[in-house]
Amino acid sequence: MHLVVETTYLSHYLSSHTSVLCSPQWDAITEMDEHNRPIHTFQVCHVMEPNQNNWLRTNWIPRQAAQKIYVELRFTLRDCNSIPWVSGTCKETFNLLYFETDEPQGANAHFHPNDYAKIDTIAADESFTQTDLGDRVLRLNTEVREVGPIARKGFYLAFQDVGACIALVSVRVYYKKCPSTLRNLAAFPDTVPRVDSSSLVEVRGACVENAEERDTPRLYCGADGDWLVPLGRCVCSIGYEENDNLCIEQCGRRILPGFYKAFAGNIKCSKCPPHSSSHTEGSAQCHCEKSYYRTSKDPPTMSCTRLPSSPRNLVFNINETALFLEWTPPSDTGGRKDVTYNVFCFRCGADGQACEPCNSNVRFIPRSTGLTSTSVVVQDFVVHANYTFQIEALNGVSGLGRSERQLANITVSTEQAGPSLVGVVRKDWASQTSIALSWQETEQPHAAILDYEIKYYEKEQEQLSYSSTRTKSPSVIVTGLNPSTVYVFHVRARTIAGYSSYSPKFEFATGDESKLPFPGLKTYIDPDTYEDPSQAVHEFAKEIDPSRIRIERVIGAGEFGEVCSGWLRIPGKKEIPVAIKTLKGGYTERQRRDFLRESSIMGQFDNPNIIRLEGVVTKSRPVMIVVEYMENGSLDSFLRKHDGQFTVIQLVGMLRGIASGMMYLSDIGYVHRDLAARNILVDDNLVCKVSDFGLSRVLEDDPEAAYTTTGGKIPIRWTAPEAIAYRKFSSASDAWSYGIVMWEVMSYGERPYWEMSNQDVILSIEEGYRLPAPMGCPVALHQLMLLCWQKERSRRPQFNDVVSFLDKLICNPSSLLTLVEDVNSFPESPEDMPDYPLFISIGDWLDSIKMSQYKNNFIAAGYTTLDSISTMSIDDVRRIGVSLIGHQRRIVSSIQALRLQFLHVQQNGFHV
Ligand code: ACK
Repeated sequence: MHLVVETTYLSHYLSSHTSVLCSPQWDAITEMDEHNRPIHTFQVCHVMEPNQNNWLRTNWIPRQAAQKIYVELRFTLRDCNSIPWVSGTCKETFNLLYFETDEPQGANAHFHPNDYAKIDTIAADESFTQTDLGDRVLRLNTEVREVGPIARKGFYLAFQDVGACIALVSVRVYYKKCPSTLRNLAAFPDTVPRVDSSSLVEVRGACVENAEERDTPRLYCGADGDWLVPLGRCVCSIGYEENDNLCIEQCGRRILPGFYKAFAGNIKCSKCPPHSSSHTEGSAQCHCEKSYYRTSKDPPTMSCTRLPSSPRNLVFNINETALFLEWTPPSDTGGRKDVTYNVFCFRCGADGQACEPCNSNVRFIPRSTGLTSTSVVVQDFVVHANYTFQIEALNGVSGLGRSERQLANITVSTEQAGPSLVGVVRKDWASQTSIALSWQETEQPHAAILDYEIKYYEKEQEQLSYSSTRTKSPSVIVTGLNPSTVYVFHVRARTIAGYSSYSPKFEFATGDESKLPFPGLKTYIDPDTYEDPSQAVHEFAKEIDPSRIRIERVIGAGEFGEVCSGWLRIPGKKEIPVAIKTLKGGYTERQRRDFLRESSIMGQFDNPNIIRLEGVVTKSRPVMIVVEYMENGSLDSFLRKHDGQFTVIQLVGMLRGIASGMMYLSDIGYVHRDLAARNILVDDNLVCKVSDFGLSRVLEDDPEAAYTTTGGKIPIRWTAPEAIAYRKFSSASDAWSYGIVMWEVMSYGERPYWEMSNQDVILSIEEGYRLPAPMGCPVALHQLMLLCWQKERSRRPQFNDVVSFLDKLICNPSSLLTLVEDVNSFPESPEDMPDYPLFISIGDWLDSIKMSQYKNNFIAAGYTTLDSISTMSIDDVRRIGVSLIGHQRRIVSSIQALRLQFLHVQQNGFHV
């Protein structure tokens, strides 16, 4: 609300123009208020005479911007009742009138009452009254009237008295407007509302200095002079911030060095992000430190970043047609996630000098630039040539700091005819199925030999197919060979620079004299034969610097301490995953020796189906044994976890692996003594490897091992009768255990002999009872199990027989189609089953398999003789009320076993 004419101002108009009053009856009187200040008033009081018409007029009031004007009158009006003798003539109202003109009338102009339009008749709410004491009490009235729209440039106001007693104290004339204002960083000018009070005036604001428009700022001016509905806004420009509706160049009072304001917006200045700074005030951006950059796409809020360091651990692997380059990401990615790699190829002269970029024939898969993975395959390179490859790691700022680029280099010789690092290859010994070789390492001035590859084939077959194996030491026992057969061997070494060329070819034959290793030949050496067992550890296990081991998590508990998984860094190679067995603190010297004993056994083995020893830590604490990591852990729990999920061929593949590992062990004269699924480990390709070595130690450690009457601790269910009875452990007793492992595998980790007590197991075996085939087990496999469980140990198959037999099954999968369930031949009479207990009744039979609780079910369903159950299927068993799936299985397996007893006794030997 805006006042145009203050009271005093109007008083001035009124008082200075009394001369223009048409009627002299209005008197200008100055009185004093209670504070002794003068009050100018105009008074009229001709209440005694009739027909009064007294006018008081203002000076000309310019309209200015007003369309509608407001007139506020403050006056007193005397109550006619309070005046004696005036009835009839005394009035209690007066009239307010106005007259519009474009300019003031001349001083001499005549006053024409008719020019004036009436605004309203004004009456009093209050009037003079007499107090009891006779004082006159002033009751002041305030009345406001609106006039408009006014179209001319100005107007006069007039007061017409028709016979009242009035004192006009003040007249305020004003109009309303929305006052200029700042809102949302925009300035809005004074705005006069519309006369029509229901419609608003839309006003566009102008952004204040150093602000910019985001959304057109608008306000609406309402009839009462109030701003309504703010819309849109301005924001402070870059480098400015809002302070009390203005944009000021500031962080506080200004942008300090080290701070910046990157965006226009009503945000505060920020501290420079890492690796950047601002040195001037009012920065819109912080500048990157030396060697740090920002791409055009990086927001100013992001840290400055730098070029990545060079890729690490660049290695190669080469075969006849392809060269594999592999590396690990840079240790410093420069603070960015957009790391890619470029490969540069150079072909060099013989001395590794005079390199030129490779020609376009050399192909890179998937490509040579912009690689996101850390490997590339190189093809179509020239053989007998030297190449240098450079791998560059790049990130988004590499283009900004070219001079700082770092590369990893590797030199590769595709020279297959280079000097052989392997001299003469000798045969140390041969058995029917194995040949032990050793050779001399030639002096190797440039790089250490990482390992050797031995390639061999049957001479007669002349390279139709060949096999290969690897070893770290300059000796190997090649196993799984055919008896009395000549083989061709050649060996090459691998260094960090790749393979050397092959040694000359050497021919050696497998033996035919004996199945046992020849006396005096290189075989497994029992570490107990060393006077000082730690010497055996030194001899067979590599000492690892613990800084190369990175332990990740605990995966289990061994008797000596925790078993962990982790990583082992091997110089020039990628980290490999490992399992780490630790020896917990506070051990005795004997415990330390027993713990490390396993490593001096394992370190002698080199076979893909035997868990590989990477090395030991004995020179610092904790003492550790580091072995290859087997992703799927131990076989028994692995199978239980995946019950029913593998094909028979997959299961046979696992069994083949175990048999192959055992063949290797038996070939070098090592007896395991604790072969069981819990001691087999499985990798992520389902390759099974034999583990847990250490003879007596293992048996002490094995929760399955129980003390026998002869004092030893033996895992009864897995152990051959002669080993239980008089500790006759041999590869043949390992073969019995292997049969049990077969049964564990085919039943997905079922416990052999279920809940029978150890004593009952020993007795049942003694009486000729054998585990029935698990459900879904091919006949051929159960037959093999039964052969492993022959009482007479010389009749059990040897591991090379087992491997060959399983190989044949794998090559001829139809041989696995006949399941035990499908074999219906059943012994005609008990005499046909001499090695087996003779179950006289259903009750005896159910007792023997610990299923006595179902006797009534069988009898109630009419099954009273062994003959009558022979054709029962699992559905039949379920139907008679055996609802637990484990019990159904056990009963059906046993029925199948009864059928097989007959088959079994027909087998006296095993020929593959
Ligand atoms: O059944 P698991 O997972 O497999 O639990 C045991 C646990 O450590 C205690 O022996 C696991 N384990 C042992 N050696 C290895 C290995 N070389 N790789 C992976 N797991 C292993 C075993």
